[in-house]
Amino acid sequence: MLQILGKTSSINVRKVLWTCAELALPFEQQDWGSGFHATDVPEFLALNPNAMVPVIKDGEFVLWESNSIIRYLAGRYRGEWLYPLDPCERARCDQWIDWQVSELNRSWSYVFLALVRHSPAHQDPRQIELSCANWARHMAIIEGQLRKTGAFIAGDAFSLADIPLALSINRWLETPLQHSDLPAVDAYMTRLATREGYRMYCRNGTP
Ligand SMILES: N[C@@H](CCC(=O)N[C@@H](CS)C(=O)NCC(=O)O)C(=O)O
Repeated sequence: MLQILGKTSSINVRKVLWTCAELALPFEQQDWGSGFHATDVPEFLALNPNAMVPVIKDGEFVLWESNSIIRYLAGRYRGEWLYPLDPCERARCDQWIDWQVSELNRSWSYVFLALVRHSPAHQDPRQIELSCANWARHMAIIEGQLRKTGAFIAGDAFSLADIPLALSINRWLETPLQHSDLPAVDAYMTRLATREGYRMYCRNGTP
């Protein structure tokens, strides 16, 4: 059976858990990561030298990096409906998945560590303000895209890209900052609420 190494509180682990829910894929989960089993031990570093979760073991196959993992699972377990084979449709999903892990993640990093994790090293008011403004600018890009599609992030149909994007939006909603009014984002989250994976692993009160 598929093994998922990583704590459920991690946004990156939740991408994998939600993808498994969409694919109706059974798995076993072990709670690795800060607060649980420490990842800086030889046993874990042999699987992922970055000492980060998630990691999966699918038989002999070991993989880290959450977005690579969700792409692998969709490819391996009949997830064409989730991650289309058509090159243009696939590239449109990839665009949003890659944007999430690079541009969007970078924008929130400082303010999230400051306001949610209460990191003493991230309490510079000017940096918090800059990070808030940057995060809001990225949220406005999501709002614009959802206004265009009127449905999901990469188009008319739910896709793999909605998993990291919705988890990011949930993080924004769960972070105690001033939220701009984003009606298309609100409608999107309501649209996603029919999905069990979303209810279990995304909009469940965890930032
Ligand atoms: N780019 C990596 C980032 C993974 C990451 O940042 N994981 C965090 C949890 S969200 C982690 O492992 N932190 C160390 C720890 O919890 O011990 C991915 O997408 O998988």
